[in-house]
Amino acid sequence: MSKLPSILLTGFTPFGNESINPSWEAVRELDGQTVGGHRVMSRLLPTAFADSQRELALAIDEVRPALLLGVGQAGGRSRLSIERVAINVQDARIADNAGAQPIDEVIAADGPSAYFSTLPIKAMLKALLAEGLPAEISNTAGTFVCNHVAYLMLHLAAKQHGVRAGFIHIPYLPLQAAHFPNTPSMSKEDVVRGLSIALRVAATRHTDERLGAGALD
Ligand code: PCA
Repeated sequence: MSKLPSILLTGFTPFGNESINPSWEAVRELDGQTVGGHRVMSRLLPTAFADSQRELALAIDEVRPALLLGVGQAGGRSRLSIERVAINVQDARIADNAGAQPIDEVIAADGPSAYFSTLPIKAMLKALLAEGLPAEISNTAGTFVCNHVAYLMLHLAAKQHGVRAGFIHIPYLPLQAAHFPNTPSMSKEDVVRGLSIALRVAATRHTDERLGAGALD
């Protein structure tokens, strides 16, 4: 029996005032599934700068992924938000789950200012929209732990030939948004379906599409 290449799919622990994180709720559902000829291995990362870095390195050592996709909660966003870029900075508006609150610190002293996603983000967007799921290209993953993990995934992948990486932010679940007026949400079923579609495209396409999805602001 031939061994399938692996996808490392990560979600985060709850942070801030939340008691769940939709990223882990969705990501865990895909653990062990075969998508685009790859075996999905889902792992939980702590929402803490230092701990997430350590756990990510351990997960990469264990899984030896051909492709990495980080997933995180972005409360207030209304769409599956495919990140274009991760930047080499930590600037935390709130303390992480370990109490750390770095301000304007670099993530990797030996790394570039930014990495672009190496996944076919426009093709992923097109497939999500075609399947009736709200999705968008985002030009910022923030400066908190998600950007940190997105940057580290790309930094580590850059050292391994052929390994690709990217990040998707997701909205609140309805049960979270219920606490805030005028706040968008997406069902777990839709998020899981969307991640599966995004992974299928990422795993099977090595070139992107030419499709305008930029932002004016
Ligand atoms: N979202 C946070 C960190 C963990 C998560 O799910 C972020 O956007 O940085």
